[in-house]
Amino acid sequence: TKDWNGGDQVVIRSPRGASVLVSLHGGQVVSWRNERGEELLFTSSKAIFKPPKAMRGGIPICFPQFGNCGTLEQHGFARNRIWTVDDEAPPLNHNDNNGKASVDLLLKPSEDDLKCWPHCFEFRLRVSLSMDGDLSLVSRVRNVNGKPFSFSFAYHTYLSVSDISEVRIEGLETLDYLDNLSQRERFTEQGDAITFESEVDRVYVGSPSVIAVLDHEKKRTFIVRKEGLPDVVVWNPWDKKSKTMADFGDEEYKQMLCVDAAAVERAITLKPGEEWTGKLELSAVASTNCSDHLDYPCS
Ligand code: TA6
Repeated sequence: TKDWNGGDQVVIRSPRGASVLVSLHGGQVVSWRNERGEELLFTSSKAIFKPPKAMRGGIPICFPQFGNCGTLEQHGFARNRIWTVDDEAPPLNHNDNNGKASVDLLLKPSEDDLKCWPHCFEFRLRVSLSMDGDLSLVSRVRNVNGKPFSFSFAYHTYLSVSDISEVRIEGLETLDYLDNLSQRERFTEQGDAITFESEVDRVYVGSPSVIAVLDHEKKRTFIVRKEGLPDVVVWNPWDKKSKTMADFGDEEYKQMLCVDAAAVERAITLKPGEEWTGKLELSAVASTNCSDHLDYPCS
């Protein structure tokens, strides 16, 4: 069920009590709770909940530009716009949603947007919660018969973790990455799982469709599945950078990790009438049985 109070947030609930809260400001998922009511996404205690700032946490949508090496504001304007509930969305027929509760949001460029990014697009976002409480986001960007345009994209996903020094990522071993801490210089990841003991800000390129984020202390594993998104951004600001962020507590880097399904290394280009789809599915499983969910054995 979803109850949209006509205000600026939509709640989606699963029959077993899992829930998702989506803000029309930015089309941003701001909360994802499992059926025990545990919050699975990080939100800063110092988050600023008012335009034009994107709330620090949840899953901000970075579009049409990831990062700040372009002409637009950092991470583009989509996360700082008011989206609308899309009543014309195609009906959720049962088989392509297998009992999922969903909400469809829509973003079109304003006159001001067209001044800074002169491309006619329609961005439809479907946020769904499965019977098992898995969260899925499907973005469809269409070029509405303008001229061809290119964009970069990320689901800027703030996962809640118990202690960053007890977290590791599996699935990115041996990949190349662009290091945002050294002018996006290209490196190759070593052969073992990624662990954290300092600031990390990397774009892993050409990554597999399934990544596991293991929170040792909480005995919880996040499974990140993605389609149409070849890269994964991994970010933790650590202590020094945290102190420079007004909407982020000095110690909060210990309880969060950004693992963003993204298209960054190679921009996506749409010809008039073409549509791109980028899918993200997040599951949070007890680590004891994560092997049932992974396409490869848990380490
Ligand atoms: O995750 C990559 C990154 O570009 C970091 O460099 C950091 O800036 C982060 O995004 C947060 O960006 P924001 O604009 O949300 O403060």
